[in-house]
Amino acid sequence: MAGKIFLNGEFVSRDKAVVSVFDHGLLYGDGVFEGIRAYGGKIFRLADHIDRLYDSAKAIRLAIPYDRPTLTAHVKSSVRENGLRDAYIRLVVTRGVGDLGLDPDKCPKPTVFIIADSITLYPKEYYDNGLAIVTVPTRRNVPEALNPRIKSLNYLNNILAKIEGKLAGCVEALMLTDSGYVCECTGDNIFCLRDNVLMTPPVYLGALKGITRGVVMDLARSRGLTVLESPFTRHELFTAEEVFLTGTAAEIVPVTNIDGRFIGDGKPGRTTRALIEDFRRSRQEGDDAYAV
Ligand code: PXG
Repeated sequence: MAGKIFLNGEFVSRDKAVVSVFDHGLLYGDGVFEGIRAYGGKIFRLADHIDRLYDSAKAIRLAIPYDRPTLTAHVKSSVRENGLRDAYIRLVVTRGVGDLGLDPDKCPKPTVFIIADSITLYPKEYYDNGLAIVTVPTRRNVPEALNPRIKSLNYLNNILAKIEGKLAGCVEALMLTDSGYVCECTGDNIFCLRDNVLMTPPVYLGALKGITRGVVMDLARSRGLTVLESPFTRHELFTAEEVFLTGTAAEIVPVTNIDGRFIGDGKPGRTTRALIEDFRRSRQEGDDAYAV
């Protein structure tokens, strides 16, 4: 369990790690975050996560009060301080304390915290048998209203979809764009494979540019697959040979049933299983080593 939390420049104990009720991260979901993992003492794709956090912050005009090397060092220290080698890291920057109005200019000092905790892995059966997912009525945010490329603290869109998925008995839910194209799941990107072509929705449709998504696209190209970022509908999913989800928590998880249709033969596909193996090898190659 995380004992030492980085909060605004210092490490504090778990019970002292509190933010104000006037913090706009809480009052309005006004802030940005990253979910990052460490494997065997190495932080996976830390530079990519740091870049995405700064991009998210830039898009909402939030100035992170540290430069990249300093923030990177704080993330590494958070894992080290807690004596972890495998960890789930939550890095959060909020607009900070302000008054009860929306105005971000009334928040002079962003709040920064980093939680490094032990990770609860997904059950093995998800990987052995694959997930059944359903399409939910809640559509993904329209990029023109709130661009999902911003990994903001405003996750209600995904939470509503998650509730609907759970009510239907599924741990993940498929979200479509407002025009009905496949977009992504509540906390995972989606891929489908047919005839050696691997497709995933383009980020301009309103999907998060997942770090795992990027890694898997590279791994798939190394396997000789054609990788396309292209809009597609549920029909392409129903008729795919294989479907899988990617995310920091899930890594790569096979999907074997969508809206009551078995995918392929209803078992995790051969290419999905091969990519899972490739991913497990690649995650040991984290370039951000630190001494615990
Ligand atoms: N889409 C969405 C909407 C996400 O939130 C992903 C895709 C996958 O992106 P990465 O970069 O992780 O490959 C995410 C990230 C959780 C949890 O507790 C999920 C995410 C992040 C943090 C926590 O389920 N998903």
